[in-house]
Amino acid sequence: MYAGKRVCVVIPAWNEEEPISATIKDFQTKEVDDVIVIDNNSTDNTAKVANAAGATVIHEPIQGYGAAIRRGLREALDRGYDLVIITEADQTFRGLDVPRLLREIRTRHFAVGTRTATPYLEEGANMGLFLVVGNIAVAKLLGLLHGYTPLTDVGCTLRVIRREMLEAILPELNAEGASFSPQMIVKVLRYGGKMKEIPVHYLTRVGEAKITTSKVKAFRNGLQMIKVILNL
Ligand SMILES: Nc1nc2c(ncn2[C@@H]2O[C@H](COP(=O)(O)OP(=O)(O)OP(=O)(O)O)[C@@H](O)[C@H]2O)c(=O)[nH]1
Ligand SMILES: [Mg+2]
Repeated sequence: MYAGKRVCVVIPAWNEEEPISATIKDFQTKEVDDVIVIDNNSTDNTAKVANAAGATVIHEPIQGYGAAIRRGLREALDRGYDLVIITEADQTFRGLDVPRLLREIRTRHFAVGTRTATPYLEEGANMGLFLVVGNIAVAKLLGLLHGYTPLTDVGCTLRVIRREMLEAILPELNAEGASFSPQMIVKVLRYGGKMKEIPVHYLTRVGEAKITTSKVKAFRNGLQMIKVILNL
């Protein structure tokens, strides 16, 4: 509970048996009522390990980050949560940023982290110059077009959204993969939502990367994000 509101954390996970347990425990903060893991056909012990760590585990048969995250957000609404936090399974984000994000959403609809303009970047985190410049450039495009110019990151999945805003935008969230993250920001702004971006911790990934696996893939993700931002 946070300020009388029920809080859950949604984590999409595909073959993350190595980092998932520590991630769940880190996000079981005093404000968080439940951690919901969306297991997406993992062939390892992700579901078993997540269950043992105290998470609610839901199986989503349609493969892909988009399908998994949509299922998680739908489950969060169906279970009656007021504030829904999203994070990753890979230990890159920290539960200690949860109260900081929640503080921002007290007077807003949406709060999101930034990994490019943050003093909390760990040496070894996957946020080299290429990704920093790419994220800032695409964020500026999004900010200028949709009305939140301070934005400095489009790929930070650590975020929190209010139930009413999530109910409004969820039917319109159709992006797959990495472009889901900027699409969510675009939709919040289109609905006139008040938002805030804050610096968050970003650490070295534990386990195997699934989305930002190479510069070529990161570049393709960037193009896909621009399409979503331009509504093409
Ligand atoms: N359910 C599901 N989750 C996925 C899928 N692909 C990625 N994920 C999860 O989505 C989150 C983000 O994927 P990552 O591999 O961490 O991608 P990234 O953050 O862009 O890159 P790195 O952290 O540098 O590897 C992780 O929790 C993954 O387990 C998928 O097909 N299905
Ligand atoms: Mg990751």
